[in-house]
Amino acid sequence: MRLDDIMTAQTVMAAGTGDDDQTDLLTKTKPKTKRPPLYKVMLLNDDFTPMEFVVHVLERFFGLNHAQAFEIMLTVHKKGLAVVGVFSHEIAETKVAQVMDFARRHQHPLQCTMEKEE
Ligand code: TYC
Repeated sequence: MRLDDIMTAQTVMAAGTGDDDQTDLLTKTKPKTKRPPLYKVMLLNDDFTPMEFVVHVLERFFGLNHAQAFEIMLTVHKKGLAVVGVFSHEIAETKVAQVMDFARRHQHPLQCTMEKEE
């Protein structure tokens, strides 16, 4: 059980002690335990972007070391795409925009996308 689940359970129990006239209303309230969704950021393969450029992107925008970046670049090259990180919606959008802008400025067709995690 996660901490936010526990906190919600405590809140519901406190609300159900009967010492105020909002008890019925509060105990019927559905416990809210939803965390904000996470988003996978993915790189897509193409036939033109240089491998070294992709490795640089992974180091620069995703904080990977050279070996990690090279490995993920090779996965994209061989499989067509790979998840390069999982972030909140705002951070994922920023990463995608940074990569797309950097690729465009260097005239490479590299594509970066995001997708809600299950
Ligand atoms: N397929 C590219 C090449 O052979 C390399 C590449 C890897 C391109 C990953 C994009 O996301 C990518 N030069």
